[in-house]
Amino acid sequence: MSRSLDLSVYLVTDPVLCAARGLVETVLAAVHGGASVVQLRDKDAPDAELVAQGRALKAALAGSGVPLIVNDRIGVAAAIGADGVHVGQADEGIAATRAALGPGAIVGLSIQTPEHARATAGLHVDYVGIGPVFATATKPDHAAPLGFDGLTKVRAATPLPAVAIGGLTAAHVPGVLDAGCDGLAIVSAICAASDPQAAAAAFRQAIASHRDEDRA
Ligand code: TZP
Ligand code: MG
Repeated sequence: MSRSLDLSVYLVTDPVLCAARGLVETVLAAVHGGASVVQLRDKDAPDAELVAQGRALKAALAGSGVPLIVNDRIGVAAAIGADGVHVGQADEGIAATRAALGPGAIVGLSIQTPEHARATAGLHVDYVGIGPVFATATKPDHAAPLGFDGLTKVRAATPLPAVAIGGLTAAHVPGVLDAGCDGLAIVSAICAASDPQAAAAAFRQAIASHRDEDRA
C-alpha cells in the first residue's frame, strides 16, 4: 500500500439510510465529524447510477485526504477513479481485483472466521473487515455474530490492519480496540443518526479517549 490508511472511523454508506439527508451531504457531515474512510455500498443500484454517485462523492471528498472505496464492484471503482474496492468472500478473487485496479489501489476483504483470516497470508490485501460483531438489520444475510470473543480470535489470526463491523455504536469502541482492531466500520449509527457529524465525532472521540487510556 502506497499511503497510510487511517481505519479508525470507517463509514459505510447505505442508500436507504442516507436518503433523507442525501448521500453526499451525509458523507460530508460524517467526514467533518471525523470519518477517516468512506465506502460506497449499494447492492442494488445499477452500475451507471453507482458510478454517478461515486463521482459526486469523489469530487466532494477531494482534498479531504479521506479515501473512497467501492463495495464489490471493481468496474465501478475503476470508472469512478476510486481509491479502492472492498470485496467479500463470494466476490471476485483478490488477485483479479488487484490486477484490475493496480498496485496502488486499496483492497479490503471481508472475513468472518479465523480460517478466512489465515487464508489472507500471501494475498495483496490492505486491510480486512471482520464481522458481524453483533446482529444487524443493515445486512440481512449476515453470518452468525462473533461477539467480542469471536472478533478477538479472528483478528489474532491475521497481522493485516483490521476494522470490525456489525451493530457497532460508539459504546463498543473499547471492546473493538481491545480485540486488537484498528477501527470500526459503521453504517446505521452514522447514516441513520439525526446528526451524522456528531455521530462520527462521538466515534472519533471515543477512539481517542481509549487510545489515551492505553498510553497512560
Ligand atoms: N457487513 C457485516 S455487518 C454489515 C456489513 C456490511 C452491516 C453493518 O451495518 P450496521 O448498521 O453498522 O450494523
Ligand atoms: Mg461483497
